[in-house]
Amino acid sequence: MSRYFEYRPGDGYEAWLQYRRTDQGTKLKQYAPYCHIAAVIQDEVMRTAVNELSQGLEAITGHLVDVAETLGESSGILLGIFGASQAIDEAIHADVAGSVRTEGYAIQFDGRTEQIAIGAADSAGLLYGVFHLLRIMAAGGDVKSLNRVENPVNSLRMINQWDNMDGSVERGYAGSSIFYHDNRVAKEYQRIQDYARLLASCGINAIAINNVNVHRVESRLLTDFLPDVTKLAAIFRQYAIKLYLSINYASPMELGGLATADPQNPSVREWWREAAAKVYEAIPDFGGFLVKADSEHRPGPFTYGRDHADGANMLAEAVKPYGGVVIWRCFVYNCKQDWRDRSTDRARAAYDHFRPLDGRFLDNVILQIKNGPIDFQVREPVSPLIGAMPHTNQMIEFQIAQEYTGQQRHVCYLVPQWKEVLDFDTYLQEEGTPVKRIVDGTVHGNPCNGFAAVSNIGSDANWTGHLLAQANLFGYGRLAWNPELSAEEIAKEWIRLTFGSREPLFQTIYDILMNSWEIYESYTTPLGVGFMVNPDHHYGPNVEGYEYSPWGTYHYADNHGVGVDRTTATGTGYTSQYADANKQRYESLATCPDELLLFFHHVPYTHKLHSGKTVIQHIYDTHFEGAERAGQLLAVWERMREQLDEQAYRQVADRLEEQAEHAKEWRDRINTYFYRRSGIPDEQGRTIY
Ligand code: GCV
Repeated sequence: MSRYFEYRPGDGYEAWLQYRRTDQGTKLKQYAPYCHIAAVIQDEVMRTAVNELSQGLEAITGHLVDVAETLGESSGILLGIFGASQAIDEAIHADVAGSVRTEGYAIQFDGRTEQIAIGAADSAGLLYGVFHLLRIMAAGGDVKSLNRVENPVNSLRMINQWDNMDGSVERGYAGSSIFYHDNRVAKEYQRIQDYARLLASCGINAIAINNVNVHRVESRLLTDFLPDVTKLAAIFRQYAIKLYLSINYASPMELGGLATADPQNPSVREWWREAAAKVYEAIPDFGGFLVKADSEHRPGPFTYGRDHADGANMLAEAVKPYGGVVIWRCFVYNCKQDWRDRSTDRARAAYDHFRPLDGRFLDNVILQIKNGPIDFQVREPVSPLIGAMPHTNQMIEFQIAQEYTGQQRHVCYLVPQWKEVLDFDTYLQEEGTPVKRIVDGTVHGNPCNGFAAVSNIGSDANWTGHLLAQANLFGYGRLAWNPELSAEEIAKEWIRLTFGSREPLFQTIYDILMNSWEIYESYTTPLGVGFMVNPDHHYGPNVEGYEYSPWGTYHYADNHGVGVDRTTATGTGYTSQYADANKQRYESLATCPDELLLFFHHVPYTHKLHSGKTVIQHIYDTHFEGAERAGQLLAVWERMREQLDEQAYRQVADRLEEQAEHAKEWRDRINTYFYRRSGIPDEQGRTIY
């Protein structure tokens, strides 16, 4: 593989595609028979698949790999599209082939011929099949037992870049943008291609390449910069990834000089139709538009007395003739909420805005809903809007970037959090209606669905700033492909591919990852109450610092108690947005889960949790323990030094050192605040400042 940076061992640039040759002898022997590839290349994605396979095999085995149109009697790997390749039709039974869907693949080993066959319905499927095989080989796995069909569970598996054209990345924690600098599209095509292969290798098939907060200059990606965007689309296309643009709702005014952006205005509609026509002329497989409207001061249809359906449908009509979609974000709330007024509640906002519009959106509009009702906190309940609009396409939005979970300076493996969200039973069609079945489209049978997530990469050599944060990018892709994979399996797969399988390193990294979310949560914001971070940059403790609580504290901590009463009986009524079983569970103190208690209830500090501890003692204990456990992460990592490349060791050690120190600051700030508020000392007599 050619590489953007000069190769430096341990820098993390190859991420999970290192194809390590650590057990050279064994792997060579095991995989050498497969260094022959047969494929009749039909398009560029298939070419990518063949190139990836041959480069990967060469790296793993150290052998030269030959590529031909047939294998004959030789052992090797056969790639082909069903119906177009006679060899693959002979190798893979028609029944098996018939179960392979769009982007899926069948992969099987034939002991008689010593051939591995990868068959797919399209070339994207072949690419995913190739990456599947390489994952097995790179981890030293057994190829002789291969016999399976894989289909992606979600049709849209998308990444959202929050990159700005000045080179900054909103909520970016890994350097600057790889896409832009100096208000231009960067010409660093090799780096972008390397990113495309990372994404494709874990199953991503769509990318929006600019921030959802679209400023004037980024609006011009649609127009003046379209030739550059076309080049980027070509790079991603090789990896079967469709390109999307975030658009500014006021573009007809900003770019077109119109006096309005009213979605009912014929000139505005015409402007968008023309803009779409030009984009599709340049990029025929362009995915569509991603839109943040009427949210955090972004323009939108509200200005003209129109609603979100009016706004989204106008854009949807413009891209419809080309098969495009409009992804409309539901992150809409009143930034100026007065927290003294307990009848308003930001958590309610998305549901209140969108639920009444069910059935009004065109079938090429997809609503993109954040996993929780607030904003990617370390702990919040699942958004009640997910599944609540049966006649509307929906997709879920996660944040791989760790805005509120340590900003890639603290380790926080997020896959366990995402799994909890996906497995959450909404009860929307009785028991057994989990989020994952809503977003994959099976519950409501809507045509467009899937996953989106805010990327965590930047120009840092290791992509993600914290080397261990790569696990989140990888894990997101794997989960979008198949939400049934467990957080444990994904962690193990990532560690094997990135660091190898040697013990005790393997187990040490596994333990760090699997404990990391719990550790981070324990020394930061307690019991689901949220935020408590510094305004603007959102890093570090500031109990009353959240920028959108200008009047009062959003967590209502006073001398008597803490937490937000979101019950229907006495609070904001947010609980009523859930199906009855969940509403009841959250409504009652007796059944509300401890970890979300302060999200749903305002309670005295002496309130007893199900754990048997009082709220105040829980806060003290978790913060002391959390800070101590953060310190231990560094200690265990230090013991791994001998097993690691020095650069990889140092990168992680530096971050863990910062985390350990910073966790103490969190502990002290939170404990002090609540000690002062409650006047109740720690029952273990520990010092609280
Ligand atoms: C892109 C949060 C972040 C913003 C982000 C916004 C969003 O408020 O802090 O930086 O803006 O979410 O998701 O639109």
